Amino acid sequence: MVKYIDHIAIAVSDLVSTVQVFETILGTSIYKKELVASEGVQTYFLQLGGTKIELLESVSQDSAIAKFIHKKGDGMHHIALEVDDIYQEMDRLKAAGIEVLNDIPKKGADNKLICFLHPKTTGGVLIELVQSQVE
Ligand code: CMX
Repeated sequence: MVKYIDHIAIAVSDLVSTVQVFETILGTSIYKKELVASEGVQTYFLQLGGTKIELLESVSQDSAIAKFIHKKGDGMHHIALEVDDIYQEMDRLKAAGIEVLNDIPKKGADNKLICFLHPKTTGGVLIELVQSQVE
């Protein structure tokens, strides 16, 4: 079951100015930075009620974020949906014809299990399934 929107992620190239812009818009400061080496990104999180805004900066030339910015420029990159059972949701969505980009969930930021869905099969929007794990 999909429970709620966990975060909205934005790809940024000029992190310093974009962080300032989002801190101004939301009236709050970033509360966490986390390097996700496996994805080649540095993440910056702002909290907005029960949802987060994740700013993504590439730290490797061949990361998905570097490729995205090169092709489309800065902007909205993906929406992350918190699910109760990521394995079950991956099976359900595969059966519904949606392309699941990992065979098994990966470990992502925030100690979550994650799996991306191909935007070509989701109305042009990259979607990330996330499942919180008990610390
Ligand atoms: N949102 C919407 N469409 C996107 C997209 C995005 N974020 N990224 C790529 N696309 C589109 C491209 O525009 C392209 O469309 P066209 O064929 O119409 O031009 C199509 O998807 C294929 O894109 P591509 O540039 O050829 O790139 P790839 O196929 O190499 O990769 C994708 C696309 C989504 C499969 C790849 O980026 C991926 O596996 N993403 C999941 C991992 C990820 O994004 N990690 C970064 C975030 C990590 C984190 O949050 O921690």
